[in-house]
This record gives sequence, C-alpha cells and structure tokens, in this order.
Amino acid sequence: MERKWWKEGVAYQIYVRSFKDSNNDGIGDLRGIIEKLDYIKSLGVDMIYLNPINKSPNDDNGYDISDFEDIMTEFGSLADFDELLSGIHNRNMKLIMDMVINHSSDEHPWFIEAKKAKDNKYRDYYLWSKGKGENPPNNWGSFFGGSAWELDKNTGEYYLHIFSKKQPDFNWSNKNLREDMKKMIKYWIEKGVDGFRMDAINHLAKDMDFPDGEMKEGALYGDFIPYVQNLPEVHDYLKELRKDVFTGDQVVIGETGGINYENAHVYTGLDNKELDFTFHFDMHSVGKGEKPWERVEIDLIKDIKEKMTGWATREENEGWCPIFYSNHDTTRTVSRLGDDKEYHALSAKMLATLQLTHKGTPFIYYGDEIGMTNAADFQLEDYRDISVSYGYREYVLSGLVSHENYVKGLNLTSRDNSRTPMQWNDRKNAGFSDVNPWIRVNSNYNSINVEKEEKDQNSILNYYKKLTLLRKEELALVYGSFKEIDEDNKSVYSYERSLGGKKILVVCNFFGRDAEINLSDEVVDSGYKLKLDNYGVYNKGSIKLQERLVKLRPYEARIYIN
Ligand code: TEU
Ligand code: CA
Repeated sequence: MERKWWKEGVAYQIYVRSFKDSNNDGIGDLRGIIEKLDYIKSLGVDMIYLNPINKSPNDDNGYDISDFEDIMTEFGSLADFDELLSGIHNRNMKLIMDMVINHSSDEHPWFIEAKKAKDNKYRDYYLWSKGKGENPPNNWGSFFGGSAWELDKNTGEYYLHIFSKKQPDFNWSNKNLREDMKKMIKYWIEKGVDGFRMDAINHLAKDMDFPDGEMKEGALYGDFIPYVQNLPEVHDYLKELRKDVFTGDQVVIGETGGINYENAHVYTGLDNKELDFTFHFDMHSVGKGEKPWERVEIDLIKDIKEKMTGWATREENEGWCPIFYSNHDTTRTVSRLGDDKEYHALSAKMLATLQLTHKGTPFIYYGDEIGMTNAADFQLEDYRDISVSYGYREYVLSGLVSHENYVKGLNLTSRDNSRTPMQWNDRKNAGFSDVNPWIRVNSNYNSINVEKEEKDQNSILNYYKKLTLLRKEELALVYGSFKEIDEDNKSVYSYERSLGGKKILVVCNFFGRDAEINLSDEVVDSGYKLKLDNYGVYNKGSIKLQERLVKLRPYEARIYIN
C-alpha cells in the first residue's frame, strides 16, 4: 500500500459560514478560522476541508460562484486567505478547498455575457435549448425542486440548472471552458492549496439530446438522473484534469452521488488516474422513513456494517475511501445515527470510535467533535437552505403536504441541521458572534459547547482527542487489514485491524440496550488488552480479553490492542 499524507491524516470539515464570526456581521469568516487554528490543531487533525470560499451571491451558500479567483466578500480577502493558509501550514496541517466546477452563479461574468446573445463568445460555456412551445425542453426536475430549465426571455431559450436557477450548469464539452477551468485550478495550486474536494463532479457530462426522464409514481418531474450523472464523458474530463492540472502531490477527492463501494473504482481505481477517493451518500438517509417526517429503526447490518465493511475491504487497486457520517448536506451524526437524548455522550463516542478506527480517511464534521445535534425546535422561519423555499412551494403551497408535517420533516432531514453556528461557549450566540447569526444557534448550546467540554476529561471532545492520538500512534488503523467478526450480530459491530504483528480489536454496541458478542478462540487467544473505552470505567491495560462472551452496555465501545 503506497503511503500518502491524505491516507494517514484525519480531516476536519469546516462550514465557514457557521464556524466563527470575527467581525460581528453574523457570518463566519476566514479570520474567524485563523482565530481558532490552535483549537483545530488541538483536535489532532491534519487537514482542513473548507466548504466553498469563493465570491458568491450565496443563493446556495457559496456553491454558486461568481468569481473563482477571489474570496467571498463576507468571508474576507485574498490576503486573509494567504494568512489562513500559512497559519495552517505553520501548524503542519494541509488545506483542502471545495472546487465547484459543475456550474457557476448566474451572476458570473461568463453567464452575464452568455445571456446577451446566442452568438456570444461565452454562450456555449452553458447548456441552452429551445423550449417545446410554452414548455421547457424536457420534463427534468432540479435537485432542489422545480424544473431544471429556466427561460432566458432576452434570447428566448432555456438554460439548464440541475440545482437552483441561479446555478446554470457549465457545458464541459466546450474545450475553451475546460481550458479556463484548468487555469483557475492551477491558480489555487500555485497559492499552495494541498487538495480539492470536487463538488458534484460526476455531473459534469449531460446527455445533450436532453431526452425526457421516466415519470415515476408520484413524481412531479421526470427522472433526470440517468442523463446527468456518471455519464462516460465525465471520465474523459477527469483524466484531462489529472494530466494537465493535478500533476503534483495534491489530493483530488470527488463528490459523487449514486456511487457505492462496488462501483467507486470507476473513478478511484489506481489505473484510472482520476480521483484519489470519493465522497458517497451511503450514510445520508440512514434511518429515514417513507416520508421525510417519519423515522425507522436502523438496521445495523444492512445500513451500516455492509456498507462500511464493503468500503474497507475493497482491493487496494480500487482506490481509497473517506470515513464520514455527516457533512453540510445531511444531518448531525449523533441525531441521525446515535441518540441525542438519553445516551447523547455515549452514542457520540461510540460513533467516533467506529469512525477513527475504521479503514479510510476520517472526516470529522465541525461540531461533531462536541456532539452537536439537529436543531429539533426550528420553525419554518428559522430555515435558510434554498431547497427549503423550493420544497415549501412545491409540497405545501400545492397542498400535497401539511405545513406541520413539512416542518417536522425539516427537523429530521434538513441540511440546515448541520449548518447551525459552532457552539464555542454558553454565552451570547454560543460565542460564535456578538450579533444575531445568519442562522439561529441550536438552543442546547449552554450544555453542548467547546469551553465546557475542554474542562471535562470525560467529554465527547476529549474522547475524540484520545482517538485521533491513538490513530497517530497505531499505523495499523491506517494501513492495517480490516476483518469484520461476528458479522450476523444485529447489535454489535466488531472488527480487527492488523499490520505486521500489531492487532487491534474494536467492539461497538450500536444501540441503547445491552448486547453481547461471541468471540472465537483465535480472537480471545490474541492477547488483547483494553486500550480505550467510552464508559471510561476501566483502568487501561487491566482488562485482558479472556472470556469468549463479552457483554456490552448501551452504546458501549471498546478498543483492545495486543
Ligand atoms: O451536492 C451535490 C448533490 O447534491 C448532487 O450530487 C446530488 O445530491 C447527488 O448526485 C444525488 O445522487 C453538492 C454540494 O455538496 C451541495 O451542498 C450543493 O448544494 C450542490 O452540490 C450544488 O453545488
Ligand atoms: Ca463575519
């Protein structure tokens, strides 16, 4: 296995808008991150992944870029960026930028030019089509709801936007567009950026015949996914970027919906030379019921073990993978996969144990390290995500769903659950800002915050620090083999990592009830001694694993080392 910095490190994802507001305008910014670099370093992380920081009108909070080579006004300046980057490098950490190249903002100069005339030089940087009479070119919907087509009255043609109408899709079959995109990425590489998370990257190619999508039961629009996701040309564009741009030691990470551990090698295979690894969506909908306002009990084997073990046991030449549960597009880990009430700390620590001992690069999402939860008491007016306004129009104003159920659904599934301000302390606005933040602080900030947890040896925060330290000490957790044990156990997830003579056993009770696991003689005879547990009641090294039957308390997690 080839050693790489991005395999050995632990990553920390920061949603910049919600991390720390240094100039009291209610919006997080780069200088706020600079203020907190020592805190970030204290977590034991090695790389920081920032959500988009380029100039943007913020229709989709930075995922709609109007200037790829400048910093979003609210976040600061290029000088602030340079200071942040040197602060990161001086602390021996790396920076991964979010690179959003499937589309631009409709306020980008190229799109403003393109709209002027059909023969404009930039017209074909985007995807245009005539309508059918008064109707759009086809029945595609957008990911945010509504049609994927917007009529430009000036030229009488529609442009494609698979996200919001302020995010017109680029035409990647246009060589000039590709050359301009390469120049732009090189600009950031020359500034010293260490890696890129390529947003929605498997959407770069579209079926340019724009055929209608299949109308599925109850759908408002045709199924457009087969025509805009994982088309063959995406591989050509990625190979071209790898050959002409990513020629150094940068890590290139894709975000690829519709990809799983069985087919990810089409992008991450070592012989493909496209992506180093790719973010999947496996964990996004775990526990989601038929309707957004319903939840179902997690099936540990189907929803978690099969997927995480699947990713961990791929052949080396299929590429690498991340280990993450949450990001800015889903909900808070402990609320979706653990228990944010009775067993809040124990379940958060159990989930952290799995994440930091599994095979792949762990991405800790800001706030998960202190056990931040979903904003369960948000009302409609508290939500900021563009997809909420689209959805409300489409489902509530049309009479399809009641207001109450729609809001209950948001409480359980909205991306804004993962975008509330970082909870630094129990003072005004959780120490995020002196003024009202752009989005409401979670009302539990007085009990869940950094200041409180730094002082508590048994806090979730200090447990994460023990795990990141253990991962640094034990290369077996990075490059070691992965072997699941007792696979049919419906409550306990257990596995062994081994490298050379070093063996590590992890056993996690995934639920809030007692459970047990039967270990084989071979495991029991490995001479395991307890190294870390989330109940914190054992003195370390004292417990030798001697009995085959291990009884575990609710959400109990243990790590043994031989
Ligand atoms: O999300 C991409 C995304 O949502 C699609 O890839 C889709 O969900 C997936 O393909 C379904 O299979 C990224 C960002 O993470 C998100 O925050 C942005 O809103 C979106 O792109 C638009 O830039
Ligand atoms: Ca600010």
